[in-house]
Amino acid sequence: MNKIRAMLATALIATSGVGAVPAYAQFAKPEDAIDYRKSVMTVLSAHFGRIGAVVKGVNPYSAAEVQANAAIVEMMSKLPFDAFIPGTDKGDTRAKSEIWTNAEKFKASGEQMQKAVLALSAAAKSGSPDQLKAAFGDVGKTCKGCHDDFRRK
Ligand code: ASC
Repeated sequence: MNKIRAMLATALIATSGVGAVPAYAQFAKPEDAIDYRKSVMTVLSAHFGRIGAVVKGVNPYSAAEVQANAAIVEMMSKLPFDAFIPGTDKGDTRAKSEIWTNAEKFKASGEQMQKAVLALSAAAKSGSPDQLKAAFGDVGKTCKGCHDDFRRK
């Protein structure tokens, strides 16, 4: 019985990927978690901004480029949250303590952003500049909403 349990546990860990290890165990130091999430945000913002340049008419519309940027935004949108480990509102960060004291609202804000980003990806794949523009605006609102509530000025 114990052997079966051990085998099942091993199989579970093997199939569940990085999630099997607690997120906080993946950063040696709190500063590493802060660096990680800021780096993710930098890349996220860079590629979201490239879509923005197209939406605002600064750069010409290219379906391929928009899709490539949206794919990066989508991947980045999944990454920051595991790095908001408790205690990391101190240090070289603008993270507010409300992230942890109002964790449910923070989680909901993140999920809203991720959902809007999925719609952005779909809009990028649609090939319609109008859909892209609308989806871009929706994502921007979720960025701003979360920053207003959870990021220091
Ligand atoms: C960006 C960026 C943000 C959001 C926000 C949208 O490109 O860096 O924080 O968009 O400005 O309102």
